[in-house]
Amino acid sequence: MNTKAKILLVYTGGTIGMSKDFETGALKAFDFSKLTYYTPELKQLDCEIASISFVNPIDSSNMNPHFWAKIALIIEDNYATFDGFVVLHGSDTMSYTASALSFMLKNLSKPVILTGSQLPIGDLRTDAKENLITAIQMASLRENGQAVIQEVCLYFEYKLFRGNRTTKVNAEHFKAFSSPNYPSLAESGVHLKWNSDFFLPKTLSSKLIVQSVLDTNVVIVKLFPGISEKVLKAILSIPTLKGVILETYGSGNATTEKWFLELLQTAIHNGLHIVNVTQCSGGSVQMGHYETSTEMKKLGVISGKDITTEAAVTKLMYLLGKNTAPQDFKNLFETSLRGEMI
Ligand code: ASN
Repeated sequence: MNTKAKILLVYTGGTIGMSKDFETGALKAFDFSKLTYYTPELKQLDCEIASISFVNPIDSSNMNPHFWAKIALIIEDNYATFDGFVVLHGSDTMSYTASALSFMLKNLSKPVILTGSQLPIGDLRTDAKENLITAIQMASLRENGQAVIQEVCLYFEYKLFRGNRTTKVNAEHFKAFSSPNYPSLAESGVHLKWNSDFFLPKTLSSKLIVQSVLDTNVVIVKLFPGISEKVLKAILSIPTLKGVILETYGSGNATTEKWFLELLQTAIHNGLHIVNVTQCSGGSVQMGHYETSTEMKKLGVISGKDITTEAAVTKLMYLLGKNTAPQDFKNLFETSLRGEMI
């Protein structure tokens, strides 16, 4: 009996599979078959690898919920056949995709690991090979017949993170991602070190539930000293708008000017969901800790706690996409669904 783990590589695009355009010199996605050509080492791995590629691979700056649904459906269609999934993705929006997939794939009991690179796989100094090879190794690990990792993760530069806790922090360094409010799940050095205390609890139900519908009637508003009433009013008056991620200062603080609080009050009264997320790269929203957040708490602004903006905006799309009842929305948003918040 063949006991090798079966891994499906899902190639969406990104720098990992790019080469320079001969005429313009700009990096653009190449045909997936070249990826395996550049990585003959894959044959040495102790697992069976199959691959599936977007017909037209994309730079992840072109990522959108339509593509997220496509990735989720590829995983659903191949869920019974494979033991793990490695999604090759551009780094620019990888944290958004990892967050979105974590919500879209409920009851996940197999690993879905996103990875990519800062330099193309064909580049002499590439970071792609280590990222790809270790991501596949991690995805293929099993213990007592069960996958070691049973959640959506992101592997980059020697660290495995919970995907919905990550954010891209550097466009230059190989260490492009950080997980400011949650420890890494594993580290790759001479040995693979697992921080299994921080894994999501194993799912009891084996039935994967995929929600491919997301609602994009949302916006992210980053506050800054000087933001005008006119601008905020115009945004909150968009007729189809259903949810707002409000990036506030520090532990969830904002101006206490009357116009600002009145705009929030009217918006909430009109059924808009407003989520308070901090602009800080680490730490948590704590409404009521300062006077500058007390009113927002009273108005019914939702606390994003220590969620990243990437996870907040995709959670908003997910909860709106599943037609969450307005009376349940705040409570559900403030509850950790996939380990994305405390
Ligand atoms: N622009 C690229 C992308 O996100 C960046 C990368 O992959 N490093 O697709």
